[in-house]
Amino acid sequence: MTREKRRARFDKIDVYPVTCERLSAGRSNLEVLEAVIRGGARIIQLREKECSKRDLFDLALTFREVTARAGVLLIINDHLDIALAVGGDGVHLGQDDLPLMAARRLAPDLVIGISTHSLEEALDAQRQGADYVNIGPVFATSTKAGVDRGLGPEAIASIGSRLSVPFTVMGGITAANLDEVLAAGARRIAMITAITQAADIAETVQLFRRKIRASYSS
Ligand code: 3NM
Repeated sequence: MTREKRRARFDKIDVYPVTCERLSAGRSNLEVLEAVIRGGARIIQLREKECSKRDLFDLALTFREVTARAGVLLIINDHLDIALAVGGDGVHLGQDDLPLMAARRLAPDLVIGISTHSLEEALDAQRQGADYVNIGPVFATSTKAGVDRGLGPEAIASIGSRLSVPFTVMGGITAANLDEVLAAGARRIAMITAITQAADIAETVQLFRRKIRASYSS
């Protein structure tokens, strides 16, 4: 698939589930994937910090088979080589990962997303050709080490309004504060624990999707 096609599909996402097996209440990443697909998610990010590269590659291959069958975009966190090797749709890179321009040279057809934590980082990622940027953490979250303060939902409006590329938001977002995030202008919401720790993952994804989509028209 071309980058343009992938970007067009990315544009239409609503909820953006991100995996973390350690925080999945005893379920495997694959079980989480199957449940989010049942819930109607159009994208998944495979993020697994606690396994060997070989195991991550094997898991990514399985994720590719399942997501391809379901027509779901597959983004790989951190590892551009794995994204390319399994035919993923994109890679999500942090500020300390491979620089965007280097990644783009290696992967002209992939969607590349960048984690940003300030207006400067977001504008910089956009300038360098990111297909999307993540703004976060919106709220404090214990999911990621070292993230003890959130930017606050007001950052969504102040940063998001300066961007022409699509943006996702992440960090501490749950059913309890989703309305605030939507009111601040977010349309693509990335979440780990609100989804991976839900009692019924499929139903939770469905609920988030419904709420996000309802906010478009209000
Ligand atoms: N990156 P939860 S916040 C992995 O702001 C990650 O870049 C963030 O997990 C960033 O939805 C975060 O459980 C953790 O809070 C998100």
